[in-house]
Amino acid sequence: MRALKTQKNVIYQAKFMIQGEQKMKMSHACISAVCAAFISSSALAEDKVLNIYNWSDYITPDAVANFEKETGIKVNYDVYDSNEALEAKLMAGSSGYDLVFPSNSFFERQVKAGAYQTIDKSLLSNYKNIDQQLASKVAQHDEGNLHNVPYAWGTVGIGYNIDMVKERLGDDFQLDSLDVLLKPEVAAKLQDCGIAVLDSPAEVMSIVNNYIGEDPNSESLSDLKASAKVLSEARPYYKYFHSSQYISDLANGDICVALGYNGDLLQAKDRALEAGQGVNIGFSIPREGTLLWFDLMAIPADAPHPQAALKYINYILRGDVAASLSNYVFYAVPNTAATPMLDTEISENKGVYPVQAVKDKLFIQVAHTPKFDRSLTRTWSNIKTGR
Ligand code: N2P
Repeated sequence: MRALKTQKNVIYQAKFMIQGEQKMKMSHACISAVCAAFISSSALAEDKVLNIYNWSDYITPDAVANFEKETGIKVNYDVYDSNEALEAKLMAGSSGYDLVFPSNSFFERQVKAGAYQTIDKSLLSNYKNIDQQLASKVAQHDEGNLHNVPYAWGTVGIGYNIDMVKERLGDDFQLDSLDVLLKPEVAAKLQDCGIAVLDSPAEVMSIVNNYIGEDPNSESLSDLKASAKVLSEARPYYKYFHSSQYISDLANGDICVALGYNGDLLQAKDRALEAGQGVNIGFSIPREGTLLWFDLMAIPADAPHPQAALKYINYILRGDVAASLSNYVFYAVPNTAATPMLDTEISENKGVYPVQAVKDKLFIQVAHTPKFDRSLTRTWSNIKTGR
């Protein structure tokens, strides 16, 4: 895998050199007015399209349309719901994407593989809005933050249907513990109303490691085995593993517990309220501690329209745009200019901005080695298929 990545790195670099050479050759050859017109129209064409690949349920509905209106740039917007899906596209090369949104740990190894180009911050007039405390944390994954601009951050938590769960576990059961998903005798009582778990091997296994008292970032195979055993024993009572379907299922009352991304679970709560069908959703950050992640904006090394990507990044960095993003998706944004424009429903929501005592129990994931990743992928597929 490492060899493969090095090879990709070389391919990326080679592609750039070829592109650079072609541009140079073109500018030497293009001395006529026709050529001049060609260059300016192709530069213009570069600016008029932007191919974005972002997480699902992660943008304000009118944000892209407003950007298109303001800039005249046409945005093609695709979505994914796992870092693995994004990484597969990036590593295959020639994804055609100009802007992607990896999480910190995955991003770190992608940077090392040469997947991203450097971002010229002098072209981002709104970069000053970035919360420097958060940026310094992200710098642990990308020295000098050369290849990223933070987009949003959050945790993995538990969303639940208050009435369905109370009915099955009693009024006194504390829903702030991973016991609800990881103790087979508890999960069994919820099997009929439906438990969903993120289909995200690295993230979920780090949370289970932490739950059993091991290092969340452990690469020891015996820790992996111990965590896999915990999940496998509860697995028969799960309805499915998926990383986005739980939003609507929870909102509609089709499942009663989900281990998911905090903002997505809070969106489920909001959608349920709006639907007015009597579905009451609760959210908690597990008291055992959980994963804290940062999602970053990054420009693939071979992005066809990097200038348009920079314009979009600068747009997202605007205080008003970042605030409406946070207000809509229920994720925290690392933007100091947005803070005064946040709805109190968001700024005072402890599920979005956890209090210090909860923050102290959060952990950050580091990139796994390719060797461990292979064991993890195998183990995960065995857990999912119940083998
Ligand atoms: C959005 C999920 C984003 C959080 N649906 C994952 N890092």
